[in-house]
Amino acid sequence: MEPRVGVGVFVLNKDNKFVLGIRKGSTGSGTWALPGGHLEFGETFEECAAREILEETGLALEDLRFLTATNNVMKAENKHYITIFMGGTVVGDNPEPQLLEPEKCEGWEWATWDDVRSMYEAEAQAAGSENRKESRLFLPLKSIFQQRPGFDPIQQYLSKGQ
Ligand code: 8DG
Ligand code: MG
Repeated sequence: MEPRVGVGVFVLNKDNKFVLGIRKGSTGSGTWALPGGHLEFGETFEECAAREILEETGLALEDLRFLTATNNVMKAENKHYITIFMGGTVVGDNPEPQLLEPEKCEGWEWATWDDVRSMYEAEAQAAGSENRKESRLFLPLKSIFQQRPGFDPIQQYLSKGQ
């Protein structure tokens, strides 16, 4: 089997928050992840990001930009993904994400990068101990801290716009 390409999207609102949800029914079930999906044959990263976000949340995105990438070997699930992280701005006045694929996600919430970092740090501390949290970060998101230290989605997004 060869690695596949996954696209995770930072769906940004005016408050510099982005959409996060607990995965359900597939790879990384029970973990917090960005909305996204598989890159389809012939698609650009931007097309894939816009399509997946519309399908999963009903939100339209503008100013899509490449932010970073991680390499993710999911040993337990025998899967290997190259994850492309994109960022985009939601179109409209404070639109809310809809749960359009409830079989795949518990629900969408707005989060900050500090929230995600706190989850990563709590998880790193609890690793191997009894009080390990139920909800953890989906590996591609966790890998950002391990493979791209110093990354911040908002800073990266803004710097790519200049
Ligand atoms: P698709 O098969 O319809 O294209 O996608 P989906 O139904 O939306 O499935 P998904 O599980 O959300 O995404 C497909 C795979 O993409 C997932 O199993 C692993 C990979 N993937 C990453 N990073 C990310 C990410 O940040 N978010 C999401 N949702 N998927 C990701 O490698
Ligand atoms: Mg998806």
